[in-house]
Amino acid sequence: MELSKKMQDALNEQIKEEIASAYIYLSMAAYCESINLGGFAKWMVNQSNEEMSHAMKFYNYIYDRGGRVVLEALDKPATEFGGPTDVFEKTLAHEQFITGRIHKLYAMASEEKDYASLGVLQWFVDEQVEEEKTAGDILEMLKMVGDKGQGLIMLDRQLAQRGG
Ligand code: OFO
Repeated sequence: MELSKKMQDALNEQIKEEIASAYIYLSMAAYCESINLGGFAKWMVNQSNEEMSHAMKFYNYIYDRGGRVVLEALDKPATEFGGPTDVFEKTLAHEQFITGRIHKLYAMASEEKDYASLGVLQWFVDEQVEEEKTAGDILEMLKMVGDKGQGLIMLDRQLAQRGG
């Protein structure tokens, strides 16, 4: 079954959102580096790389279905933040935004009875549960330790452990 034009356009839009996510998280990494939180920065670089892998999952899927990938322009990401708690509040809010988009795509695939797209999108539905949980857990820890002091240094060390 051929990928519908409507579905193809929506998936291309999602490629843009995933690359925009990578760009946002790389900007957050750069900010964390600038305030000497190397562990937070490393976590964000890995997050950024993961977002690029999400973009490539959609990219490859569009071609697997005989479609055409079209890339869109990206907005300039924020470069300054109010500290690590602010960074993770924005990370969680961004992931919630992405979850909403994935659910809309899922609903669209369901309406079109596009079962192949539903399969790919189910992976993203599950992934978003993880993404929100991870960002939410780190935000909770930040709320406990605050934006400075020994607790923050320990959290920075812990986040440096994330594999890429
Ligand atoms: Fe953060 O999961 Fe993709 O966008």
